[in-house]
Order: sequence, then C-alpha cells, then structure tokens
Amino acid sequence: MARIIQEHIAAHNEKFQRQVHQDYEALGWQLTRRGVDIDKVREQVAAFGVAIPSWGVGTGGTRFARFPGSGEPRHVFDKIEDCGVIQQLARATPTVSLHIPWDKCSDWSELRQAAAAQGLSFDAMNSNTFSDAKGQALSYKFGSLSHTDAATRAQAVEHNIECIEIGKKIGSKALTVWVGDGSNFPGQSHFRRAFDRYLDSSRQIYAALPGDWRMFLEHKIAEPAFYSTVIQDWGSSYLAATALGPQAQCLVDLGHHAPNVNIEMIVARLIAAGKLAGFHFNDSKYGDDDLDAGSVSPYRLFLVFNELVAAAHENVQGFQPAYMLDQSHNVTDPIESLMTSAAQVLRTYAQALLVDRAALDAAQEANDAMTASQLLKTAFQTDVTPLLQRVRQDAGGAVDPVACYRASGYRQQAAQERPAVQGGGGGIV
Ligand code: LRH
Ligand code: MN
Ligand code: MN
Repeated sequence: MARIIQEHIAAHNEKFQRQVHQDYEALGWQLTRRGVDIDKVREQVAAFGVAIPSWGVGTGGTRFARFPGSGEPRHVFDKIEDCGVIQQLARATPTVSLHIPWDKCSDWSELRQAAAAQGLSFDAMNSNTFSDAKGQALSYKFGSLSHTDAATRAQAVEHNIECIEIGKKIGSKALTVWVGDGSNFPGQSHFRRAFDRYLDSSRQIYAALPGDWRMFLEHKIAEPAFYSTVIQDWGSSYLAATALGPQAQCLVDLGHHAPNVNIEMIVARLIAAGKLAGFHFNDSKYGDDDLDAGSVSPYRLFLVFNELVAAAHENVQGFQPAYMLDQSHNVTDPIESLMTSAAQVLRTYAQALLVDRAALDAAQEANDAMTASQLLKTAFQTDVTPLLQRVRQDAGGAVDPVACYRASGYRQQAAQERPAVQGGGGGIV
C-alpha cells in the first residue's frame, strides 16, 4: 500500500507556511527575552525520538470488549506500514518496539528491509510470558519466570532468549521483560521464594544478552495479578536489576504505579543509581489505563521530563534512557493517537528545556519554594506549538499531522486492502 504521497503533505503545509513562520518568530522573541535561543531548543527537539509500540497500531480494547476499527493491521508488515505513516507525518518516531509472539514473522531480514524503506529501525524487543501462545506446551496461568514449576520457568527463559535472537536479526539492542506473575489471594504465593525464582530465571536470560545489549525490567503494581505482583514497584525492579548486573536496568511505565505516587521522584532515584532503563509513556486516571501521553495529566509528564532534562544538563554519567510509547486505543484511530502522543512527548521535552536551570538551582539553594515552582510553571505554560510545527515542517512532516492524515484517506484505503480481522493479538491493556 502506498504511503501518503509527499505532495499531499507539501500542499497541506503550504496553507500554514506564513502562520508557522510568524508564530515561530514571535515565540523566538519571547524566548530571547528569557535568555533562551529558540533555534537551539528546536535542534534538540528535532533530535528527540520516541519508539512506537507495534501493538499500539491496533485497537486495544479491554477485558470486556474490543471494538475493532477499520483497516486494522493484519500482521507485523501492516503494522510497520502504519508506523511508517506515523513517522512520515509526525517525525518523532523513528523506531518501533516489537512484541513477540504477536509480531512473529517468517523472514526477519525482509521485515528489517520493510522497516528501513519507511525510515524505521527497531528499539527494544518485548517478550510475552503473560499469556499463552498458540500451541505452547506449558501454561503461564500461574506465572512464568517465577513459576513454581521448573519446566515452565525454563520455557519462559527460552522464550526470552528467542526474543534476543530475533532482536539481533533486526538490529535491536534491548530486551524489555514484563511479567504478569503474582498472586490474587493472600497466602497464594510465597513472596520471597517467588522473587528468588524470578531472579534465577532472569539470570539465565541475562547470561544470553550480547555485550552491547541492555535488559529492561518493567515493574507494575497490579494486573493481571491483583493482590501482589513479583516485580510490583521500582524497589523490586531495582533489587532485581542490581542482582543481575550493569546491563539490567529499570523501565518506568507511567501507568504502573499506585495512584498519586511521585513518579518523577522515582525517575530521579533511578537516574542517580544509574539504573533508569527508559520509559513506556502513556497517561492514566485510575490505573494502567494506557491513555494517550499527557491527555489527562500533562503537568505530571512535564515533571518527569524536568528530571530528564536536569540529568542531561548536569551530565549525569551513563544517562541514556530509551523512550517508548505504550498505549491502547479504544475510541480513537490508533495512528491519530500515536501521532498525538509522540507530539505531546516532544512538546513536553521542549517545555522542560525552557526551565531556567540556574535560577531553579538558586531558588532551591535559597529555599525559595514559590520562585522554584513558578520557574517550572513558566516553562510548562509556554506554548511551544510553533516550534513543534517548525520541527515537523523542516523534517518533511505535516504541520498538523492529524488533519493531514484525515485528508489523505489512508485509513479508508487500508480498510479496502485489509479485510477485517477477528480479535487479533497485541490488544491488551
Ligand atoms: C503491561 C505492559 C507491558 C506489556 C504491554 C503490552 O501492562 O505495559 O509493557 O508488554 O503492556
Ligand atoms: Mn508497558
Ligand atoms: Mn501497562
């Protein structure tokens, strides 16, 4: 299927040219008054990328129902095509994160080429031992890496090693491991033994990591286990990553914490410990809602980025987080949602770059809480839209990605070329 033709994007941008120019100039003057060089910020934002989760281009659904959209991807090649459109229009997502077995295919070098043709490469591999694959010998109903049965643990280890092997073929450099292991009843699980079993299994996966790979341990407070999970928070994640070694780090999915937890502070702690693997960006109101990034609490996302920009500003050694989206779409077109989230991530990064670091340091030293909080608010409340529009326009993307996408008719064309599928993997919340 043809991607959106570049002339369509050019014609779309043409309409905005004057406006973008004027607004960018005006923002430039505003920032100059604050001692900020807008072009420098623009360059940093243009160089920022966030990975698309392959499973995000399909309609997610909940455990109650899934309402498939039209033209849904049927397999990983269709997913790559959709990811190509997201990158073509929003220019913020040069990589894709695959999920195995959802994205299994018979020719990985063909997939790598198909991705490269869309200007895409691959970020972290994700293993799946939280559901049973078709034909799988042993069930993960009662856990995987921490299962009481050694053969089931071995099967889960083997699957993770297979993910590494696939990743090597497509140029990935990291394995993200999230397990649904845990318990639903007090007494069901021996907490310490389950954690030890998890560590023992993870050590075997770690031993199979190539030297230039990292292993990302993703914690989650609940779901599908609702009483306890084996890697429930950053504490357990940190203990495990430390026990495994320097290539293991802790991945923060913003939706995986108890309500009101201070996530930005967790981020700061992990940075200080050299253990921040990276992120699964999304937003939530109640739990692991997997809503679009910044759609509910944009200030919280900003506070996370404030820690990231501060760490980069202070040249914290070894600071190299991986940035990925992880979201699920029930009522929107996934392509529109992913473009919007990617743009929101870039917006938030730009806003965090506007924080006057020297003034913030001084306010903190002087215990001037009001000034400190206002410095953050000033940066957060700056409308950086013209800067984002310029970044997209300069890169050949669309000034207004969603409008351009809708006018392109891509989804309608996909609907004709891709017959509707029932269910389909990659739709978990
Ligand atoms: C678990 C999770 C994890 C999975 C993805 C589909 O809730 O965040 O990252 O791999 O969702
Ligand atoms: Mn996640
Ligand atoms: Mn999640």
